[in-house]
Amino acid sequence: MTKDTIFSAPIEKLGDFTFDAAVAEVFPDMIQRSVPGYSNIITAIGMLATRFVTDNSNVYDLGCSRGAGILSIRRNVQAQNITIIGVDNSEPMVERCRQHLAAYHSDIPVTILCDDIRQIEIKNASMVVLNFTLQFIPPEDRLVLLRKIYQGLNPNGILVLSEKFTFEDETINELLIDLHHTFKRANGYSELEVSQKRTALENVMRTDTIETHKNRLQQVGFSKTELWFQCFNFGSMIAVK
Ligand code: GEK
Repeated sequence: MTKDTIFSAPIEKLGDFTFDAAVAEVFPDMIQRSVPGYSNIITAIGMLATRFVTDNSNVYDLGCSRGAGILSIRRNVQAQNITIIGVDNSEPMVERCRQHLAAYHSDIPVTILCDDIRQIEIKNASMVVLNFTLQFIPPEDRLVLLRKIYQGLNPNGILVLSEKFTFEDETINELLIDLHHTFKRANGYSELEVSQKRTALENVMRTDTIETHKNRLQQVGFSKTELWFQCFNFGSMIAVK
């Protein structure tokens, strides 16, 4: 696994963070060391796939990056005649995702699309995964995207929504941000790397509160939503149609 050193040296003109080839190259290391609970969530996505994916349906991983979620689904799904569709609009991610998936044998068909998740069609879905992707979608587009997902899900279908959160209470918010930074430093990131990454993400990653997510999910029609995992300011929710 290539080590993420993208923000290790001082960068004079720090631009907005993008999912370019350099990021795609180090991505597994980056996400593992940056997102508390990431591997637990990937494991749980597989467990949820075992329970929720039904025969003759589609499974979508939106913002699939290098395919960690897809692999977990593919390893655990028991249903027959399913198709997994992974979507990411970063060409370097999609390229590595296809290579990564091809390295493991499976009879389950997987289609990887290089596209914007706001543009694709979602249909006959028993499971849709948004694992740390919605936070990169402009806030004004989030409701429309979730409505499309809801409409494309079959009854009893599940959405897994993992996100970085903000918190209304300033003290709690600061504490959880600080604990996240402690987590990153414990994983070998320097003070400079933490602060440069924070600046680069400022304009690209707009986070919501858990309440905002729950309200939005209810607004599009999900009657059952719950936060099933949280570590500091990161977490994962499920919504059942
Ligand atoms: C994982 N789910 O390993 N359309 C398609 N893809 C997009 C869009 C968009 N509009 N915007 C961002 N992306 C993965 C991790 S990473 C999370 C997801 C992170 C893609 C982007 O290219 C990137 O690959 C992914 O969403 C977000 O479980 O880096 O914190």
